[in-house]
Amino acid sequence: SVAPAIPRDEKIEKEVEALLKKMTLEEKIGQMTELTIDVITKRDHSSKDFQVDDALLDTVIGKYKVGSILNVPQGVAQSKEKWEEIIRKIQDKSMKVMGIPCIYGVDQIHGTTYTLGGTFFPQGINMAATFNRGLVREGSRISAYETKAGSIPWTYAPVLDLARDARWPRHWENYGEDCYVNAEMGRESVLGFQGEDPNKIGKQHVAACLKHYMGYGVPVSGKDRTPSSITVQDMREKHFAPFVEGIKAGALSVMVNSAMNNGLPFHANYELLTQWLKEDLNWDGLIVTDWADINNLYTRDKIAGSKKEAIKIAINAGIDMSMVPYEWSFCTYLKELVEEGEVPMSRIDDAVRRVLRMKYRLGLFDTPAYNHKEFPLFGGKEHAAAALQAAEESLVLLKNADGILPLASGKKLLITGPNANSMRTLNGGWSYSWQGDKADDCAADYNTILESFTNKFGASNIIYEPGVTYKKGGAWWEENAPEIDKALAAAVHADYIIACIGENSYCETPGNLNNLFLSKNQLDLVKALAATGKPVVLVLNEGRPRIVSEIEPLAKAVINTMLPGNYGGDALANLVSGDANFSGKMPYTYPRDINSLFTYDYKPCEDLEKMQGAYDYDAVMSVQ
Ligand code: 3DO
Repeated sequence: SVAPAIPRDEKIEKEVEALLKKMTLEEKIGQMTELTIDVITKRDHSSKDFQVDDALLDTVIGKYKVGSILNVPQGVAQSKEKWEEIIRKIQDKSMKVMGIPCIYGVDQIHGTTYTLGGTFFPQGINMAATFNRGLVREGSRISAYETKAGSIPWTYAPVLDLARDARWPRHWENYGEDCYVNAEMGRESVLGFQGEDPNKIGKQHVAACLKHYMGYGVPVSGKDRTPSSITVQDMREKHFAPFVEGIKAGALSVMVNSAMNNGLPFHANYELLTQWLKEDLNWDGLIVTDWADINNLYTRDKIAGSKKEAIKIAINAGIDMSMVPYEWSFCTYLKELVEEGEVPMSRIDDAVRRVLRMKYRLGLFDTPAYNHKEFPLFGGKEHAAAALQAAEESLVLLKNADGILPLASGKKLLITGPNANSMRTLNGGWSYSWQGDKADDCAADYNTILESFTNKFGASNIIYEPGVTYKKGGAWWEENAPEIDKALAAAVHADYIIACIGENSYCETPGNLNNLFLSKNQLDLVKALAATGKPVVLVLNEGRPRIVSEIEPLAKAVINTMLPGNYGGDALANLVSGDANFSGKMPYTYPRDINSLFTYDYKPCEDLEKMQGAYDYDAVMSVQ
């Protein structure tokens, strides 16, 4: 038999067994239940001073013995002080009622997504573009430290789906299209989050959660949470590989892909959950569902005839914890299923062991919450330097005709485009809020591209006229009526045009799109500006490769910034001025056209395509 993926700590194992023996069935089921913070907060969402509600806490933890809470109060980042207050309150109650700490989970996916004042790194796709393993580990180590400053012990990261469909709205959360790169970066990220010893996570580290198990990045429709059609061979060789590496590095948990493959939802797949993960790898970590995904087996996937049957299928397939997340019928139905013999007690015990083991490994029984004052490096200079370095190493220079970059000094620059003056577009989703739409307020202290260029090149050399703007308060794709004439008038005074184009922030299903081409307004803006004859530098700031083939030939230089985070503007200014050198490489294939959506390992056969004249190899920009 295979050696345990994570070596067992005998002391922890004994403690788990001793506790398990004392627990009632209700208590055990409570440990398998995860609810969202909204369930225990006062419903007055207009109030800025968010509070945990004592009566609701009594129901959730006192009555239902719920063992895990997730998410963010009011959906917006909180201070580390507030986080400590919230978690201390939950922990005090949990320890008093059950003597078992709660495990609180949050998506801190590119730094402290939900902790105000923390350090925001570039998104995963950029971290991959650095091809710098040490930097990925360091980024996750810093994120763990700052996450723990708010007493949060569990992050839903790293994201190891392969970004293999350009249309998919979660393309930017992963380490690119290649399984080896995802595996290498995933391992480093786990070590950064958890430290070297998975049995002793310690004060400055958090538990990692590899997600989303697996094959999420290849939906047939290109849309979020929609079915894939992956062969067993691709599943094993490509999609499974990063998870194996993350687990070998000691990852304590895994979150499951919401969708289905070849007709079978991942949440119901015994072979993938129990056999591949738990048995083949002899891994004793925790499998948590994604949002409401047990219920989805009934309501959306229709492979279960009722809510209760969905629970039976998922738990028997190997799910250990259900991210329910809004109510507690999961507890009632699961209890009935055990009493009726539909879910064996051994399965419940196995799941609860995994939950408790993780809590012991995290040291939560000894220290359920931390004093934020013990994290003096939070949001400080050392962390900022690492995030800036990551941003600099992640920007990819796709084109530099006639060596136009670095820009000669003393020249006048027109900064234009809807992404020129926005912290929201630099960060993307999972930034201060789920959709990233609060970043302009919450990250006002950092520099947009415009501000960084003004600092770097001097205010007298900068002209700003966006030409196209996003609609404030609208959907992420909505733009105001373009003002291209204004940008054209400003271009008269400029030596160079820096066109900052791309996408506004979005996350998950709301980020679905029907047209991968860059918006018409933005294409028109660049075409009009290029027609002036002034050299154009295209700055692509986007979560997935929007098709820009009409305007790429009109530009002297093209820089792919993807989503570089709070230091993205500074990094770009350093690189464009020549104060730093470009070194980022593409972690995915940039499509020239809508019928060129493929990954490097599925390139059409070169000779055949050339013979047919159907395919232009220069078309694929910088596959490295
Ligand atoms: C995401 C992953 C995330 C979870 C909890 O919708 O916020 O929500 O970790 O896919 C899901």
